Amino acid sequence: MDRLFKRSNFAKVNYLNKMWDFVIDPDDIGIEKEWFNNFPENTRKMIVPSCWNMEIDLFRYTGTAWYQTTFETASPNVYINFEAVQNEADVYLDGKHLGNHYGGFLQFGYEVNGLDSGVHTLTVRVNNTLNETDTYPLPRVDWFNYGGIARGVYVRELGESWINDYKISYEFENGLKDVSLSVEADIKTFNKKNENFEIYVNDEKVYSTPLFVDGEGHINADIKLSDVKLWGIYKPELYYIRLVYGNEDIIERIGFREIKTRGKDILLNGEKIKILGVNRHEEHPDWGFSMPFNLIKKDIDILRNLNANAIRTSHYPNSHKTADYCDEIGMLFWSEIPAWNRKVEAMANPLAVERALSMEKEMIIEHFHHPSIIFWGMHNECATDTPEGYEVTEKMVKLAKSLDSSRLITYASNKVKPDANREMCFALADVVSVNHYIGWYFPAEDGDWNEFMDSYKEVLEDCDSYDKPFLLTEFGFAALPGVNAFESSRWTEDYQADALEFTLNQILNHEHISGGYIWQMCDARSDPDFEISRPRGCNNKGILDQYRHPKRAYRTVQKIYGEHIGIDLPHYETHIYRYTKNSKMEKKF
Ligand code: ADA
Repeated sequence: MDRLFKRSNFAKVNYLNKMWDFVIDPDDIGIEKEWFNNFPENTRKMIVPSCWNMEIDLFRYTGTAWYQTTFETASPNVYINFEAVQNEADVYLDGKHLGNHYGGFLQFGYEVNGLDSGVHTLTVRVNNTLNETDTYPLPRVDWFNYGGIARGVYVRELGESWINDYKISYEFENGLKDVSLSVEADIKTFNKKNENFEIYVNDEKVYSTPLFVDGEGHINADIKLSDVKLWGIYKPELYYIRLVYGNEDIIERIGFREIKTRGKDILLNGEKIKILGVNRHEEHPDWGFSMPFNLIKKDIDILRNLNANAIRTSHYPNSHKTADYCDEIGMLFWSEIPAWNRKVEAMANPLAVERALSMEKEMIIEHFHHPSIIFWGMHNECATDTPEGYEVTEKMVKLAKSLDSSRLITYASNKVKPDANREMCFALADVVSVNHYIGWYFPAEDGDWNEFMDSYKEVLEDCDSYDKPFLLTEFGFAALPGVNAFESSRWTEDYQADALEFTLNQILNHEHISGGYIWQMCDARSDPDFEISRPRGCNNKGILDQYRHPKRAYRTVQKIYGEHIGIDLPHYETHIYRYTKNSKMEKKF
């Protein structure tokens, strides 16, 4: 419910974003000792949402921790919602186990009925332990697996009825002029009810039907809208759809846009687009995964100022507000689950497959209505050079298509060699996406990206994918902030800026490449096991440092993306001031 737009005119929501009681459980004894009934006394306090690693003494804590708080309700029926818990949660209400949820970065919740009015105790066991086969992510990923209740928690008091599920989809008619809107909703009532089910589009009532519900009801409404305004890059036309049943309502926000492929091109609303993208970890050294929205907004504004038009949420679903803001400004978005660098064993393990499918399903359902999301990413650099990898990817693609036929399905492969570890799964994807680090992990010589594309043709042809759009989903160069040199050598800001200039000029002008995503926006904390190759404990390939100060490459990319974006973006003016005698700052340029 905590979004960038109002979600309901009636809902009574109690946000539990406050200090909770908190205790770590390094020996994992809490279940046996029934801490959900007898929470240890004299524990410390922990702010929710946050990541516990932000506490100075828990910087590297991995394992189990327990949280507890209370809330008051006047209603016997409530819905308790968690926006994200890293990585596994067991939720207890008044000592009773409500359920277990696996998978960070995803929203989940529980409906509870028959509560006495008054105060109730909510306890959560959180665990962020990783293993080599079935956890998401695996140990030793190139980011930091912060633990905790990382996003907000709320309790919604339910009235006599509630719309507990809905899906709003649409199809274009008459070219891209009109739409046929389809609204499906499940309604639950706690007594028999006979009310009108109504649909409003931007406050105008467009549908109304009497609906008798005794327990559970379902609605399937088709509405025609003509002359719709299209959502596009930096042209964010949004529509508010409000569903009402009696004293219950929910507001969703959508945008009408068509994303498809034609041969080697990606078309948005029928027009060929070039992805001027950046990979972004939703992470900050002072906040972990729990960045407040003002910082998230600033990140996205920084990317708009860069003249970028696309963000890849490498490597996990971002918060709703991030996607809300992208919807609002017209930034393209790619969302994926944290399936990172999984070898065959960790890809094909039955529990790993089950978890991948459930996380993917939850991501698609949760983020379905964001117009900014145009790509669903299945996984990143996994064993797609094996028959087992093919089988899992096929299952994932089938699931994605069954849930959403309105977006492009893809995944990021690093199988860049035409001989060894040859890629096998591109045929399953709508768009071929490749991570390749020429000039960093692979030697750079003049013409390399063109040569790579030539040498890769055979792999693409063998996967029946030569005639599909091709994206470079990662390329980049590390630079330590402030390190410059006469010789443009690795780890200097000069090398990064020069190498990105060379790369972008080649790939953005290559007729077969539909664009790419620079690795990465900001330096980001990496796994401690990687420190030998990750100075300062960070992946340093950011074009900004971890506190969002630009490196030299920022302005290089800004200039190149500016030449390609084809829109005159309103830039934030950056003035240069000089200090004057009378101590006033005076604009110099
Ligand atoms: C991979 C991976 C990224 C990052 C990058 C790098 O492509 O997908 O998360 O680790 O390599 O910097 O090496």
